[in-house]
Amino acid sequence: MAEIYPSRRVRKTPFSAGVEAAGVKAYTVYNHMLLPVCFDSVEADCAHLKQHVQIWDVSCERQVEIRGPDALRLMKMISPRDMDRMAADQCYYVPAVDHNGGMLNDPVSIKLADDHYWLSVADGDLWQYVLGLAIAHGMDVEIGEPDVSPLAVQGPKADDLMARVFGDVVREIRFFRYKRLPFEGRDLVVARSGWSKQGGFEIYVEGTEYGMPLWDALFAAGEDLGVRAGCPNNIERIESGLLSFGSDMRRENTPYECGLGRFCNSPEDFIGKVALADQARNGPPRQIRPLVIDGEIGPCTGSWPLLAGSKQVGQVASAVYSPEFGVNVAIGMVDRAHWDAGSVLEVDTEHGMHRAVVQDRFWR
Ligand code: THG
Repeated sequence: MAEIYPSRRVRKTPFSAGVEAAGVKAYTVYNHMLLPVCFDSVEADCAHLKQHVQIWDVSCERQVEIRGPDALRLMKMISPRDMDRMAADQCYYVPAVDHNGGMLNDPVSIKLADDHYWLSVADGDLWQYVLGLAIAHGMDVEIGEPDVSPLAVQGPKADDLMARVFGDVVREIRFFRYKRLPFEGRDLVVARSGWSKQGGFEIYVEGTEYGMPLWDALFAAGEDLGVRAGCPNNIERIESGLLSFGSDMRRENTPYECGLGRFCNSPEDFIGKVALADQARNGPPRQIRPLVIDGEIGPCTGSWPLLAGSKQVGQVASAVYSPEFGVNVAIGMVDRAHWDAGSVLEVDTEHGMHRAVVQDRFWR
């Protein structure tokens, strides 16, 4: 494939200079912004992530800001998750659904104050939907996409590296909680979160000014920890069962189909509640499942039909060889009649048919 030509619509990030200097090999575009996908090789990046610590430019996880007296009311419309239990220093993974219960996005929400939230969104222009709701309901809120760029620090040595830059206080941050910690005289939101299951943090960097200084400080502090530039890793995230909105699930799927039913506990009349009532009681007709695919598979760049005999019973949108587990790991959406662990299916890749077996759990 030819290279991506940058423009004002394909935005650079506050860390782009560091990412380029670190030798990024490939980008994708996510929320109209560059997202690195490979530095050394996806396999080598994965092995390093599991052993050391990496700095990820995930600026493309853009924030939709909701601020004003009606902020909580609007959050309760958008979110199937019970927002009343959210603590002042908490982050919530929240599916956002339309009036038919279809997934619009799967953001991480950050509660900054009772009247101030960020939605850290997956790929999609969720701000337009949020703004539309606010206008249509005459709400007293400001909606925007502030220039806030998350920088993730991921891997087993993330605590040690972060402690050197922000102090030992980072060790006290619990999973999906945050603290405001100073860097060069500015308070930054530092959360224990990130799109890997190797542990780590996300630093929400406001503006561009502190981007490269923070990047450089983390690299300088982590030389003996083997710190490297990295990015969300397709092998690690499939092994871990971290879903990619737009690939593994889309608007045609409900949160129950995505296995996100545990995040749909709101007592409020959120948008989509009526449409989801049946699945809340009886379960979905299809659901996300881990699969192992036999043989040599090429890259999965679209979606591969899952077959039982000649009948399509689902599809796979993420699949890759896992060096750690020695099998092709995959994420599929599988019809109820075929989703039990041990169920043997066939997957129609553009490089040939392969046996696919439903697993009872992800690999982490
Ligand atoms: N961090 C931030 N913003 C993001 C992502 C992120 N926006 C885009 C995308 N990732 C949103 N999708 C996800 C998917 C999974 C998780 C976070 C964001 C995740 N899930 C954990 C799990 O499944 O184990 C924990 C969920 C929980 O228990 O609350 O972390 O990564 N800022």
